Amino acid sequence: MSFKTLSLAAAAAVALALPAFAEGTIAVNDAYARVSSKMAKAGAAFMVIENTGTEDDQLVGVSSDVAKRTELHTHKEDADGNMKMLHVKEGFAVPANGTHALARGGDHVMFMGLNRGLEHGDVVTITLTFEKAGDVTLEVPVDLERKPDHGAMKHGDHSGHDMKKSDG
Ligand SMILES: [Cu+2]
Repeated sequence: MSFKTLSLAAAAAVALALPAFAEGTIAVNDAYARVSSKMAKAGAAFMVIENTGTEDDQLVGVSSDVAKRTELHTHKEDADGNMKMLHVKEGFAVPANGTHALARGGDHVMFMGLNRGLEHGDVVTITLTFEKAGDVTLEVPVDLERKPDHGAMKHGDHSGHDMKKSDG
């Protein structure tokens, strides 16, 4: 095997190992899922969506076979200062040559009524539907050890939701 062939093989192995997905003008980086409430069988997925195209796009829908319902959600503070989750039917804008982050305490993909338990290391297949780019299917690793980013809101992780919270 020549050095060049070896390098290509190594590059391919690295590419497969990275949780990055690119399809057309949309790339998804740093995707992970976690259980937000074992009792209520709810979970969420987070990622950074990148639009490498020259036209603004919009994430308008999401689907998955791990849950009865998979929705695009965001967090909003109510009048009493409690964080509530809201279903965002219109979805999220992903600007041309820009990114939109789905992150703890903010916008997220919500799994409601999980069909199976999500264990650390499992992989969840989800399909994101974009207005222009169409469907982008990706494999999202379940990461139960990841801590919220520094500066994340104190009550930002699905507390104040109408589901029982069993996991911070
Ligand atoms: Cu939610």
